[in-house]
Amino acid sequence: MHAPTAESLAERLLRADRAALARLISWAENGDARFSAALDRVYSRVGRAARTGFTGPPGAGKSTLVNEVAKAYRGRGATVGVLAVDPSSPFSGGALLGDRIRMEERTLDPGVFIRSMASRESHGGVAQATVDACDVMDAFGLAEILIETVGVGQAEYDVVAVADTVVVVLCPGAGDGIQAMKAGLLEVADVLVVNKSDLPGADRLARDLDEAVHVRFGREQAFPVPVVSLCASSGEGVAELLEAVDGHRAWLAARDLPAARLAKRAERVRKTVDAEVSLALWGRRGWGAFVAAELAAGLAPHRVARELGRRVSETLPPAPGAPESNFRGERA
Ligand SMILES: Nc1nc2c(ncn2[C@@H]2O[C@H](COP(=O)(O)OP(=O)(O)O)[C@@H](O)[C@H]2O)c(=O)[nH]1
Ligand SMILES: [Mg+2]
Repeated sequence: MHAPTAESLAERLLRADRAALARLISWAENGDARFSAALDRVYSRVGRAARTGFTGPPGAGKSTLVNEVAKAYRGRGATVGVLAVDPSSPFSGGALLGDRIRMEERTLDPGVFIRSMASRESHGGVAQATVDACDVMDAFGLAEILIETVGVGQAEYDVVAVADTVVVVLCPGAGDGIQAMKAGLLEVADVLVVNKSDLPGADRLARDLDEAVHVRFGREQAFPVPVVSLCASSGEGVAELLEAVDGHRAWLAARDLPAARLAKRAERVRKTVDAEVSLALWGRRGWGAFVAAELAAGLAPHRVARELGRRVSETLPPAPGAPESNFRGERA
């Protein structure tokens, strides 16, 4: 078989070829050099899908819930793409196999596309690979994109931040809401879910969270984060979650969704450039070895840093249209 070109895959994607979609997501996952050329060709079709992220501690019931939410959106007649991202796994799929099997009942439905994605510390990182994968699912024509991330940490926050709406899933037991607050989970939530409402402690957790978000958001011009109690294993309360997500979408739409998305995209460009510049500087351009040598010769770290910072900054060209100034921002 010939290696597919960016052009041929892009064209097949627009003809709704699922194998092409799977291949493009692999390219995104692996940081394949052909990816951006393929995305360029379909980019005018990106931007129609709604993207919802699900995060929370392991075992909270995210996979069970995503499965139910996928079902509910199918019930509304929407096509659904599910992306399960494990930022910690170097292996494609492996760690998420259990989740994938549980999702199996959905995979027989042509209106659903499910994909597990590991993401090694590739070019631009996990969040970049996730946005790329979402973009191709979007261009493919899937209406609802659900992103599940495994684990709790900065990488996971970066991943769910690519979604328009972030759902944080918690459940009673194991440290509860206090843990969530410590972990900064409330900060990223647009909607809070207390799952396992069938278990003792769920009501209490919901009340605590309700209070916590009121304290936090009472004073800000922010979206009033709803707390939704549900039981993912029976599906009870999932309809209410969809309503809460709809509410957040309406709130976004009444503000400036395009601007919000644009800001996220700008951030993404910056992160990619940061990563590229950093690689070039410390690796290919040899400054890593230079710094090591200077430090070994007994120079203080702050002196080495200042000197290197100055030399690098001085070589930075101003952006087209930016005022002429030196690297410190002082006008020439
Ligand atoms: N009692 C109860 N158990 C649930 C509920 N939802 C999920 N679970 C169970 O919780 C465990 C973890 O669920 P899973 O979806 O894999 O969690 P994830 O790690 O967050 O993706 C599984 O054994 C589920 O069957 C629920 O609403 N009630
Ligand atoms: Mg899971």
